[in-house]
Amino acid sequence: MNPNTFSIPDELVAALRQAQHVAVLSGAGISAESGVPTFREAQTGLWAQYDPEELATPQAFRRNPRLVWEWYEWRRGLVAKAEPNPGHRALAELARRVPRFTLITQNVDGLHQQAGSENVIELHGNIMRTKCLDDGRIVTNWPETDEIPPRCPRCGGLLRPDVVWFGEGLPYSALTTAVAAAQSCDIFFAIGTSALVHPAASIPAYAIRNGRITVEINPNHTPISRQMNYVLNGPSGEILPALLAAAWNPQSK
Ligand code: BJW
Repeated sequence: MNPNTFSIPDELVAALRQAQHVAVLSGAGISAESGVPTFREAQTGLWAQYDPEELATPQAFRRNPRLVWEWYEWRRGLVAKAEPNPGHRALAELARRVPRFTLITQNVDGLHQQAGSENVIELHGNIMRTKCLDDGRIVTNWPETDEIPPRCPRCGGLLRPDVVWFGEGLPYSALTTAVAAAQSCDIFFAIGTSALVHPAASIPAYAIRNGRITVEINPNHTPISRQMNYVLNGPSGEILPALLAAAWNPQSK
């Protein structure tokens, strides 16, 4: 972890005030200050012995559906208790300040929406939704059962979380909308993502290649840090409110 040494550059503040279209790609780090562990953070308690990359796969679910379902049940419990933090709220506010705003998230926790963000593009699904493993259709209710995981009331297939696991394709329209926004926005932010998981990790490259102003907010360096125009090292729950205050309430800077 680097020391958090962020200062908000004046040119970035000026560019933000003038921007017609701002696009944001968020990752697990933006929810860290809400108490939701990041994906690659060590899992705690019972789950500390498991590698999350080994659990978030269709193969793991087919091998041991109970284990994977219970891991998601534990994480759903954490998400249900979590509240949006000042970083989520600052992005909802930013959407009201700029003419066009595109929020693309890799997160499955729904905290952007809880903070008031609209039209959030969810690249990796949502942990609170459930679908049938066999036909992929969303299932909202199922009869009470001791079976883990429960079964689809329509076809008897196993139920699974409606998230994108390793080796599965992302929703096509979410990905194409995200790429188009990165290519055409005035300012592109990558916030709280390790930029390790593709194709989401390739989205900043579309902004970079098209000469957009690019900004990373993260306490740590990532594989994209060196290519971004601005790197603000620190927690997004502090940097985003400071950035908004600098742009629209300069006396509080
Ligand atoms: C803070 C902070 C604070 C901390 N403030 N910041 C190209 C190259 C190499 C590999 C591949 C490739 N293309 C595809 C692959 C394979 C694979 C992949 O990328 N593997 C990598 C591990 C190498 N990708 C896939 O399999 C994807 N599918 C695919 O490509 O399919 C092809 C296909 C096409 C057509 C048909 C069929 C198939 C699917 C990827 C799905 C990812 N899903 C997950 C799980 C979701 C469900 C769940 O949550 O369980 O999504 S994996 C996990 O990683 C999750 C996250 O959304 C995603 C990204 O993680 P994120 O958000 O970056 O979190 P962390 O934890 O990594 O980082 C947190 C960051 O926050 C850190 O940087 C901290 O420093 C920072 N931070 N506190 C700000 N306060």
